[in-house]
Amino acid sequence: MLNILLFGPPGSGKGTQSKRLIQHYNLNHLSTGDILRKEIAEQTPLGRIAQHYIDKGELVPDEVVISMIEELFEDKAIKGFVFDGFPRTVPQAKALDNMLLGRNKTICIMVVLEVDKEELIKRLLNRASIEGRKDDELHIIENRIKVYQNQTAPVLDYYLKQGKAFKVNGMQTEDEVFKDVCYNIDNFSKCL
Ligand code: B4P
Repeated sequence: MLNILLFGPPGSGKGTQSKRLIQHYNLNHLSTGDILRKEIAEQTPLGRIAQHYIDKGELVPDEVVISMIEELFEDKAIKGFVFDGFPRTVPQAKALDNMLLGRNKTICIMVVLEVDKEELIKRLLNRASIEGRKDDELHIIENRIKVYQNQTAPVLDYYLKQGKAFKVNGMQTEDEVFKDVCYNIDNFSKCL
């Protein structure tokens, strides 16, 4: 099972690169952002909780996200996942490791997309003008970047210590980023 963790700040290109990776390696896409937005659109109890946090650019509580993920692991036919936007905290990373360990699986590699703050803001404001996502407003974007630095960046150290994290320059074109991401997966994954 090839389990790839795509990591980076909001707007670094995780969603964009995930779509390409699932095709290239024939994997399933697991985006907690997409799942939470679907729950919000359907106004489920989980969606109502999530909306409260997402609208402010805060993280949805760990226990909510972790129990949501646990249900998705049961399909035995799945060849592997591209994890996009999860884990976003160290407790989420530990929970994911335990979920995988319990199934005799592991995270094979973490690829980190590195992008400057100015470029992140530019991309997300541009997306706001195209898709109109409510959390792509300037003051919310700035909070999301702060939350990333305070709560999510420590996840990088967690996987660096396991020797699984590799950095890619996310400021390049989408094609160039994809090439570098695949290079890292093909050469440094612990599972291939
Ligand atoms: P997400 O949906 O994960 O949103 P995101 O971090 O902002 O990244 P996204 O995937 O949308 O952007 P991307 O980098 O692809 O999360 C939304 C919210 O949900 C979070 O703020 C949080 O509240 C909640 N949430 C989600 N997961 C959670 C978890 N695990 N725990 C707790 N809460 C959670 O790209 C953005 C734009 O850049 C695109 O428009 C794209 O066209 C452009 N782009 C990409 N690559 C480019 C390139 N190389 N050059 C130029 N532009 C590029």
